[in-house]
Amino acid sequence: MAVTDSPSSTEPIDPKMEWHKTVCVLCSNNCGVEVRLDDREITRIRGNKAHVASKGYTCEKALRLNHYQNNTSRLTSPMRREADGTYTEVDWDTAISEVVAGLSGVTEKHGKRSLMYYGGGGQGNHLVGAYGSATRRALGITVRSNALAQEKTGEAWVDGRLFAAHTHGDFHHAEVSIFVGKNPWHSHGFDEARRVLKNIAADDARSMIVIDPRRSETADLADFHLQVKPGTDAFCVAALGGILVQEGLINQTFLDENTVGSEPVVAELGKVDVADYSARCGVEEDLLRAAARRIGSADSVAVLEDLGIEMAPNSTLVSYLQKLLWILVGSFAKPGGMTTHSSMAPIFNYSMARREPLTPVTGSQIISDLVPCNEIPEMISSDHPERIRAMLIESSNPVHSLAGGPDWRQAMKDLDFSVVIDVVMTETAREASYILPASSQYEKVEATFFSLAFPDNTFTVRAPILEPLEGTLPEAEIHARIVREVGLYNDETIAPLRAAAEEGIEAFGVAMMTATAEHPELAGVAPVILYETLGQTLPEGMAGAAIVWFSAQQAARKYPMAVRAAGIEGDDASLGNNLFQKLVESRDGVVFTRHTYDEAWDLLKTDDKKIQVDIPELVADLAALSGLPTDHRTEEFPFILAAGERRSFTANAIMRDPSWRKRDAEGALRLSPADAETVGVESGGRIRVTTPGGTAVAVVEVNETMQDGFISLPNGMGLDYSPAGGNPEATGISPNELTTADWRDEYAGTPWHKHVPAKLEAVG
Ligand SMILES: Nc1nc2c(c(=O)[nH]1)N[C@H]1C(S)=C(S)[C@@H](COP(=O)(O)OP(=O)(O)OC[C@H]3O[C@@H](n4cnc5c(=O)[nH]c(N)nc54)[C@H](O)[C@@H]3O)O[C@H]1N2
Ligand SMILES: Nc1nc2c(c(=O)[nH]1)N[C@H]1C(S)=C(S)[C@@H](COP(=O)(O)OP(=O)(O)OC[C@H]3O[C@@H](n4cnc5c(=O)[nH]c(N)nc54)[C@H](O)[C@@H]3O)O[C@H]1N2
Ligand code: SF4
Ligand SMILES: [Mo]
Repeated sequence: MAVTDSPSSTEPIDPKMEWHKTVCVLCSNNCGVEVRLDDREITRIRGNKAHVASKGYTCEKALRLNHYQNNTSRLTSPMRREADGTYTEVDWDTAISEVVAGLSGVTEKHGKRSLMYYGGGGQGNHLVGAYGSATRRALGITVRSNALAQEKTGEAWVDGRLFAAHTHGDFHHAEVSIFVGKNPWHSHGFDEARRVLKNIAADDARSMIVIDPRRSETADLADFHLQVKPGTDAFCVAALGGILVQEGLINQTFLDENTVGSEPVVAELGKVDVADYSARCGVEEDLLRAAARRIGSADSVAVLEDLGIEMAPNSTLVSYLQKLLWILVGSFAKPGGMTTHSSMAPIFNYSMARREPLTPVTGSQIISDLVPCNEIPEMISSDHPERIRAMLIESSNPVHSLAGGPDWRQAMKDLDFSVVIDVVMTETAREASYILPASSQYEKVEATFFSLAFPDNTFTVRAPILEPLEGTLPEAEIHARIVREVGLYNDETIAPLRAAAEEGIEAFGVAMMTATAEHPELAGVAPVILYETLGQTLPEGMAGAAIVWFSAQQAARKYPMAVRAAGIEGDDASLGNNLFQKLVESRDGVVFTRHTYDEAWDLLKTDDKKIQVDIPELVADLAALSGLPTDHRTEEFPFILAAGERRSFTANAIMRDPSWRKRDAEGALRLSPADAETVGVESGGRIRVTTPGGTAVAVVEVNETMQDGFISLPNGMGLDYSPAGGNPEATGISPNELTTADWRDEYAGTPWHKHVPAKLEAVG
């Protein structure tokens, strides 16, 4: 059944030798790959040279994907938790009816706000969340969150105020690339990252600036490594902005023509005491000035921030300051610079509101409809009348991935009812009332909405390469069954739509419009209706792609010229239909929009299509910066721990089988040679690390890239697993057994995981 590109020859080919096109799901890049299969085993993997975005590129991690597809943690039956804590296998019909009864029971008693949805997709799977939105609407769920609300919501708040849109850089062409708390060598974040970094390093006309306390693999290739003291980025980036203003390196024409509100910002940066801030962040003033002058002299500048600042002190302020760097020099809407971009479905809902709506119980800002997820345990384990009492968790493992593991386990126990939809038994599933087993990302249609490229933007629909594992269902089917059980539609309701779909896609589009206008309750659950109607007419195995029809129609409506410029023909609905058909047919990804640089301005969502430079709250923070501490260490905790570093063999919590790692099996604690000597440890030895949140013993790696006083542990470790399928055991340290939720950003509630005070003791 697998929909793959079949060879043109009529010779029967050995199925084991056939290449099947899909993507790697281990990071947001989703590089196109080709795989060979032996029955259900993925035996060979190579980059797909024909893929429109990755062009054959992969990193070492893709080659180990079989560990995701085939492992002993896979779930194969719905399960119900009994009073004694054990699980009983139940059939799908029973599971769906009991899950719906359980979730609606809670909302009937305590109101809709007592039920929360968490997750909806990871690095490789966003259609999950799209189908999950039907269940959310069917059950009236309004409180929701996902992992973005512990990393990117601070940046999203800033983007909302500046652009009401997302911006991304063109690192393939930028004259100056700046990475702030970001190590693309390992974490990627743009296509062909290692090739691009090496090209920049080899080109005398281009420069790279890396701001990182560690001499990361990326910093090693940089022209300017601004090796800040951990958590002092606000001082470093403010100093860079201060130098641009004070040395007259800003592009006043750009500011006058394309922005409003730059005056108070420029005035405040004019006051920055560069020498003082250089001392506070630990970077030589001469180096800061040289880097700022390089930015000021460049034709194009692109900046990328990530967790090194998003999970550290002053994170929202640093997001703002780094964006000011490229705004001040006018590096927008040109090759090598920053741009807005099209999207098949936006990842954030940007708001220009000064104050966002507030969460139940904790009263914090809800940015982009996502409650700050590190507050969820507080919202559950509370006696507040509006507390969260039930959760539906899908494609996420918050007990492992969010701050304060012990608080999360308690919170799961404090819920009246909980459901987890996952492909494997996880730390979160183990605490749930019901577990629903999903088919893996290689057993169903999937796609992500991570594509951020400009002027050409791409989208990849993946076909299944394997049949669903017995006992599992794709999420599209799970959500369709839930919505049917809620009673929002039945075969009779959707019969006319099915008939129209049989007639053809044009007829279907018209019928869908009429149906949702006549039955508004169907509009909310449109994803599963599409799956059940249009989906059933798609090639075998592709029903789950039906929801992409909606995105294709939206894209055609929002960017008709750019979609046509990308080679798709048609007008209005037919343009969307043709785009959809191309997406469903192509296994190499599709360029769905081709913009001109001028059009980047049209993609800004501000009313006047200008950048709104002044964010008064953050300008006030900048003004008050000199009063803030630069060092959060104490006598008791003399180290700063980065809890969750990306390394060669880390992939969030996607890979449970520890044997997928070729090196660093346990995930070593890295520390500098000087610190190793002080503590009295050597590589391969054991060390106890203690933080305000917990304590654990790690294997040691003395590492000369570490700054003294700064230590790190990898992310994604500490997942329990049993190679034989018996009692599982954890390998390495689960970083969130050492973190707490109260150490967080004041705007977005994002946790300071890269800045955890810690102490170290050698273990005998
Ligand atoms: N291999 C691999 N790749 C991944 C992932 C994975 O698990 N493994 N996960 C994906 C996901 S979900 C994400 S969000 C991204 C994250 O990608 P990154 O943010 O790039 O990854 P990290 O290693 O967490 O942090 C980046 C850098 O921040 C530095 N840092 C620590 N403290 C500070 C500080 O105070 N200031 C500054 N300036 N830097 C600091 C660290 O030394 C590190 O080099 O990676 C994605 N890609
Ligand atoms: N201390 C610390 N904690 C961190 C970080 C850190 O740096 N330090 N990084 C944070 C970041 S940036 C992120 S993004 C989060 C990520 O953490 P999570 O949001 O928990 O996401 P993942 O680890 O990607 O795991 C997602 C789950 O999806 C499941 N899954 C895989 N495929 C499918 C599928 O097809 N269907 C379904 N239903 N499930 C599937 C996997 O089995 C896994 O359990 O972790 C965060 N946690
Ligand atoms: S982990 Fe490597 S191969 Fe996989 S998507 Fe990311 S960059 Fe590509
Ligand atoms: Mo992330």
